[in-house]
Amino acid sequence: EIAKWNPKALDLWEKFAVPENDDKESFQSSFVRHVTSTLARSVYNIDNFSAYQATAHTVRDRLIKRWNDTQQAHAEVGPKRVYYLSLEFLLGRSLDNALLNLGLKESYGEGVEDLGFRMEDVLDQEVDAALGNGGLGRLAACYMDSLATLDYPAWGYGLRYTYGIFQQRLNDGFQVEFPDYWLNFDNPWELPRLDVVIDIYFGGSVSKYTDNNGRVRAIWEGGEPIQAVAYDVPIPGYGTKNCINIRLWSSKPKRKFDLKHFNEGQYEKAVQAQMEAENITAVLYPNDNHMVGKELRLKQQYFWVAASLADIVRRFKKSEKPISDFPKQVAIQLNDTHPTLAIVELQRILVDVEGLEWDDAWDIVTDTFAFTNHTILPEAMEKWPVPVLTYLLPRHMQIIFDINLFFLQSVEKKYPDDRDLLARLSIIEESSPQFVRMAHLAIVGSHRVNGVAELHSNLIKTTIFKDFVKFFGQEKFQNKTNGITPRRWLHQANPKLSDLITEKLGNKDWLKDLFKLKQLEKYVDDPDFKKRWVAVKGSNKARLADYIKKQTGISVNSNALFDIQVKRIHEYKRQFMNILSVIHRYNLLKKMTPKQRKETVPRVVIFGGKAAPGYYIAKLVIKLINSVADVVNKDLSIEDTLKVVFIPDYNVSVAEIIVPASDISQHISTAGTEASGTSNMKFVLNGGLILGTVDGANIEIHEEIGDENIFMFGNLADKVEDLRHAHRYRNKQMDPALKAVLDDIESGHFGDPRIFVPLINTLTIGKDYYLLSDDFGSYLRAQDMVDEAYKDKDEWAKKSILCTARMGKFSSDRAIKEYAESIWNVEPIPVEEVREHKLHE
Ligand code: 475
Repeated sequence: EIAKWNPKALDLWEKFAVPENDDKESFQSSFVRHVTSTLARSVYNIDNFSAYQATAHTVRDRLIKRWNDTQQAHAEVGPKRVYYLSLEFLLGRSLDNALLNLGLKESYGEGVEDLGFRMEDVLDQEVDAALGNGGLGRLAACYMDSLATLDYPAWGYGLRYTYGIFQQRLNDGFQVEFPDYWLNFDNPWELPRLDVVIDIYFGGSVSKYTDNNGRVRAIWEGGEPIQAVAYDVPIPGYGTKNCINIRLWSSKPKRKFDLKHFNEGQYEKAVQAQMEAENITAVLYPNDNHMVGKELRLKQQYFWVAASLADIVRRFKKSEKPISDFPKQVAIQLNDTHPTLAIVELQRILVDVEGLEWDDAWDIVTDTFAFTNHTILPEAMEKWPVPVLTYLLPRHMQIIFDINLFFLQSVEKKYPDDRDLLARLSIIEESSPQFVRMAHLAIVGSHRVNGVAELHSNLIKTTIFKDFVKFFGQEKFQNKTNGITPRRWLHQANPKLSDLITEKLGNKDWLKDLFKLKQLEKYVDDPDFKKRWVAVKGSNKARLADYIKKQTGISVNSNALFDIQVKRIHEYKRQFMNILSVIHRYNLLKKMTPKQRKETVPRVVIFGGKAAPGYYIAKLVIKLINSVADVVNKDLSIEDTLKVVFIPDYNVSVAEIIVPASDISQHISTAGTEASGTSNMKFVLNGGLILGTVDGANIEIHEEIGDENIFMFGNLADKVEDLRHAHRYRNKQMDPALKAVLDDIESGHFGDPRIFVPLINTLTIGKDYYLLSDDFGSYLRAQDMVDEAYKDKDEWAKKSILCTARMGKFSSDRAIKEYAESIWNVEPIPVEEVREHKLHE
C-alpha cells in the first residue's frame, strides 16, 4: 500500500531493515542499543545476565525478521500446513541454538568478547524453557527444529505454562521440589500477541433448534468465557531462512473482576473467577508416562485444543477455499492422546457452526487428524469420567456418544453378533461411572496411527490396539521411529567432536544429512584420528567432572569409565536394578586384594532424573542411590575404583553437558516397556556405547551399529508375560546375587533399612512386575563384558567412532521426512525462493 502513494518509501524500508547476516559491528551496535534502551543500563552497570539479555534481544530482532518473511511467503503460496499439537515442548535454552541456526555464532562470539564478555558465560545465563516432562516433550522440540530446517510450513501449538517442570533439589538424599518460575525475568524468546485472543467456553447448556431445511440441530451456549492469549515462539531452521512458529496459549479472565461482588465488599469472590481463569495455564503436570485424572488437566486440554482449532480454522478460511478442502490444507498431528478433544471440537465446528451433515464433517475430521502413541503402560492410558465431561463440555459429550454409536454400528455390520468385540472397541468404558477412552477416540478419529519405534509399533498392533487393526486393517497403523536433532545434540553439545567431524568430512553438510557420518568409517584405523577422537571424549569427561564437583562436591577421576543413566525415574526404567548392581560391584571390590583391584576398571556411576512428586517408590530409588553414594564415596579401602553420583535437577541444558561425556550409558527398561527412548540415540551419536535391553529403539540402534559395538542383555519382550505369570503363581526363586544385595541393604549397611522396605517389597510382595530378578544375572554378565572391553583402549576407540559413524538413521530430519511423506502429505516451501520470485514480479 505504501508503495502506491510513495514509491521511494520502500527504499528507506529496505535500507533500515534489520540486517540478516550482520557482522561484528552491527551486532555490537545493536547490543549497546539494547543495553541502554531495552535494559536501561550502561557500561558501568552491566553483568553477564544483562549481556545475555542484550545478546538475546539482538538475536530476537533477527528472528522476528525471518519469522515475518516466512509467514509472508507461506501466505503467498497457500500450501498445506502441518500442525503439531503437543501439551509439552521441552525446548531448553534458545540463544546458542539460534546463533548456530542463523549462522551468527562466530561474528557474535567475537563481538561480545570485544565488549568485555565471554560468550560461554553469556550463554550460561539463560534459564531453560522446561515446558515438558521427558521424552515426549523433548521429541516435540527436536521435531520443530527439523520441520524448520527442512522448510516445512509447520506450526506447533501448546500451552504457555507459568511454571515449567519443577526444580529438583536434594535434602538428605531425598528429592524436594521447588517451583520453576521461569518467567521471572523477561523472556526474549516469545512474542506476546495480545491481539490474537480467543474466547474459550466451559459448561453452559445445549439446546436444539430446527434449521431452514427443517433439520434438528444443536447449539451449545457455554458459560463465562476465558481468554486464550497467543505467545509466539520463533523456531529458526538450520541453514535456511525458514523460521516457523510455536504458538503457546496463556489463559486470562475476560472480565477482570466481578463488580457486583466487589461493591458488596466481597473481595475474594470478586477476584475468584479471575484466579480460576489464570489457573488453567499456571502449571505443567509433572507426571511422565502416567495419567492423573485431575479436572484442571482436562480443562487445560480443552482450552488448548479449542484455541488452536479456532486459530487453524480462521487461517484456513482466509484461503477462501471450500470447507471440503480442509484436509487438503491442514494436517494435524496429535502428540499422544492429550489433544484428542480436538477431534470432537472440529466435528462440533463443522456440524454445529458450519452446518455440515454429520458424515461429510466426519470425513473431513478423519482425513485431517493423525495420532502418535508414545507408551503402552496401562497407567498412562488417558480416560475421563463421563460425568465430568458432561458438565464441563456438554455438547462435546453428546458428540462423543454419537461418534461411538456410528462407529460401533459399522463394527456390528462387519462383525455381527460379536458383542465382546463391541465392548472391547467401544470409546466408552461401561463401568460406573462410565469413562471415555481417549486412545480409542483418537484412533477412530484419525486416518493414521503410529508408534515410535519398530518394536513398539508392532506391540501396539498386537496388544492394546489389536482389535482396531482387525477392524480398520493394517494400512492405518504405521511406524515412525523417533529421531533427535544433530544440531543441538552433537554440534551444540559437543563442539569439539563437531569440529573434528567437520574437519575430516571437509564441510558441515553432515548437519543436514546425518547419513554422511558414514564417511568417518574410513578413519577407524587411523591412529592420529583415533587419538584425537579419544582426546575429545576425555575433555568432555573432564568438563562433566568439573560440573559434578561444582554441583555435588564429589571428585571423580575422568580416566575412569563413565557409566551414565539419566532419564525420568520410573520403575519400568529400572534405575533400581542399576543401583543394586552397583552394590554388588562394591561388595566385590571390597573383597579383592590390592593387586586384583589394580587390575579392575575404575568406574564412575552417574545417575540423574526427576521423580514425579507423588511417585513414592521412584523417590525411594533416588534416596537409595544417594545412600549408596554416601557409603561408597567415603570408603577409602576401595581406592577410587568406584564412585557414585546423583546429579540434581537433570534437564535439557544439563543433558548437553552429560551426553557427550559417557563411555557407557544405560537403557535397561523391561523389554516391551520403553516405547523408543531418545537419549539412547543422543549418547551413541556422541560416541558413547550402550548397555541396554532388547527394547524400543535400542533394537534399531543395534541393527545400525552392529553387534560388536553394543552390550545387550536380558529377556525378550515376548517372554515378559510368561515371566510375570511365573512370579504371580509360582513363587519364583530369586537370583542369589540379587538376594545377597538386598540382604546387604536390609542389614543397615546403607543407612536405616526401614526406609527402603517399600522399595524392596516391589520385588517380593509386588511380584517383581518389572522382572529385575529375571534379568539380574545377564545384566551382571553384560557389565563384566563392558569392563573387559574397556581394557582394550584401542578397540574401544574404534567402537566409539563406529557408533557415531552409523547413527545417520536417528536424525529427526529422517523421521520428519517420513511423517511428511507418508502421513501429512505436505511439501517444503523454500522461503527464500518465494521471496526472490516475489521481488522480481
Ligand atoms: C516414551 N509422557 C519414550 C518418548 O516418543 C519415547 C507425558 C504426560 C503424560 C503422560 N505421559 C507423558 C510420555 O508418555 C512419554 O514421554 N513417553 C515417551 O515418549 C518419545 O521415546 O520411550 O516413554
